[in-house]
Amino acid sequence: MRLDTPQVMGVLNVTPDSFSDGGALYQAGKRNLDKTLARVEQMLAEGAAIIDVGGESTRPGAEPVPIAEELDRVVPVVEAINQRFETIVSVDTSSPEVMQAAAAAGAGMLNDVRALERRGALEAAAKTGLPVCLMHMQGQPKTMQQSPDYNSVVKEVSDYLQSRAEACMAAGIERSRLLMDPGFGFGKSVEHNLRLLNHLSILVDLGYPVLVGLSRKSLIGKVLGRDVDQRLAGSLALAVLAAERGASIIRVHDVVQTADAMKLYSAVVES
Ligand code: YH5
Repeated sequence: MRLDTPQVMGVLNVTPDSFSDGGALYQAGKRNLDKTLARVEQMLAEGAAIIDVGGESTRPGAEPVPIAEELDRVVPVVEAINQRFETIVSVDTSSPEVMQAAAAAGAGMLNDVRALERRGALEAAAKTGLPVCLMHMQGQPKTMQQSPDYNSVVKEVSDYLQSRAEACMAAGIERSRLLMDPGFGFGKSVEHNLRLLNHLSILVDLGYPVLVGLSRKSLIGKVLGRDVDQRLAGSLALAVLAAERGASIIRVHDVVQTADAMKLYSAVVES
């Protein structure tokens, strides 16, 4: 995939408790698989280059999901997307079992909000040979927004991601397969998130493609005073800022709007 212009990654939640669709999209079964695939087809037509399939809710306060349940939700969806569409399927998981099963089912990328810190995850990811996005999180989803604390958020996130990249390379994952993500909203106050976005180029300068997930997140809600269903304009503004500061992949719920914003961004930059 070319990363010389920012690419759009479309979010596909396969969690029953997903905040953004109220779980409407997922309960295992054929009817829901059909609905899920219709949504994938739509996102691809709208300009998504990658589909990010997530079976574990990592929103603030979320409870952990048993591995068997995550496998059940994710693997059939990865397989079905891979059979029907020409796209890159990314799997949003921290579980080594899910990484391996998803790779066998045709996943093209791993996206781990825990940066392969779970026991066995480094080895499992290395075995798949797939690209891996390493994300920074302070704490755990259940409690991470209670008291985010940093001396220097940009330096701490950057140092953490560099040390995880080194751990990956020591485990046999090639440097060219790594991507990095500061983890907006994962154990960060509004100020921390704003500073990370403003100084995103420090992360970009480490030399790995940078992925950002800002879509509909609470920092937008807090700055603008908007509920989650009223955050599109805010999400687009932040997507353009992230692109301008060097982000390569933008993870979003609203694909067609973000793809339009990225086309205009690229048209201006290339003029
Ligand atoms: C991310 O940033 N985020 S899941 C709360 C929201 C809105 C959205 C209250 N997986 C990321 O999308 N993977 C998630 O409003 C991710 N980077 C990467 N690499 C959380 C999410 C969300 C949470």
